[in-house]
Amino acid sequence: MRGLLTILALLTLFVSVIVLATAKPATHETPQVRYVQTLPVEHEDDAHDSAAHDSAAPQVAEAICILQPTQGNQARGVVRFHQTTDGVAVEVTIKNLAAGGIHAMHIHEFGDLSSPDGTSAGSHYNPEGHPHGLPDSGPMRHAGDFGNVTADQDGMVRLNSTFSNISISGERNPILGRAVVLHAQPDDGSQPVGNAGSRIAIGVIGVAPEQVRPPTDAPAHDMSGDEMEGEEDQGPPPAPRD
Ligand SMILES: [Cu+2]
Repeated sequence: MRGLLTILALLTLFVSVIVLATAKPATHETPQVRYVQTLPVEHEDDAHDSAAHDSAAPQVAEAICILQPTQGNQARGVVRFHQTTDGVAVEVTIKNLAAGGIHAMHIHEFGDLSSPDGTSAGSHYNPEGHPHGLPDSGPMRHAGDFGNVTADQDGMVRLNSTFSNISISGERNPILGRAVVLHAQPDDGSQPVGNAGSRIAIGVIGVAPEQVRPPTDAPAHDMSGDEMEGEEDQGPPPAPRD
């Protein structure tokens, strides 16, 4: 009897192995996971106060974007973002521009740098559906409308500004994971996107560690050359180009 059971068990195992070995895979193309953007959760329960919400979903306070030149261009830089109670403080350092050049800078909707010309970053980041505008036109503009930056005589941009209509990872127009795009031309404020020309540098806004700036005696918003430390020295900026 015991021998019979053993044979039956072995037979079952053998058949199982054969079935598994010959089973056709469900498919060779595993479906990709698709993620969708979710809207901020509205809490109807008053007992669920903002403090509890904040502790459940802490916001990222520091972010960074490394701007890399698109194909055929040279501009590169660093954009740092600091969440404040007034909005997002932005520190921009860019080099390798033509002296005196004025360039549009926007947040675009996708952190997708796959295309050589930067077009994979999509259009302006505009969750609130406003028309395009320059920063001095007020909050009824694209969340990504940073306006223009101007290069100095050395072809560098050093700019500090605060934007009250965005957050790094909060509920209002969170910018984390989007792209910063620097354009060849100035943003003239016109519809639909400011007539700013091609995209000459681009980067994704990512999470940065706290206290990323080296301690210094200088004022908090002093833009020293330290921001660009670690990058190779490429000598004087290139001649102006079209
Ligand atoms: Cu743009």
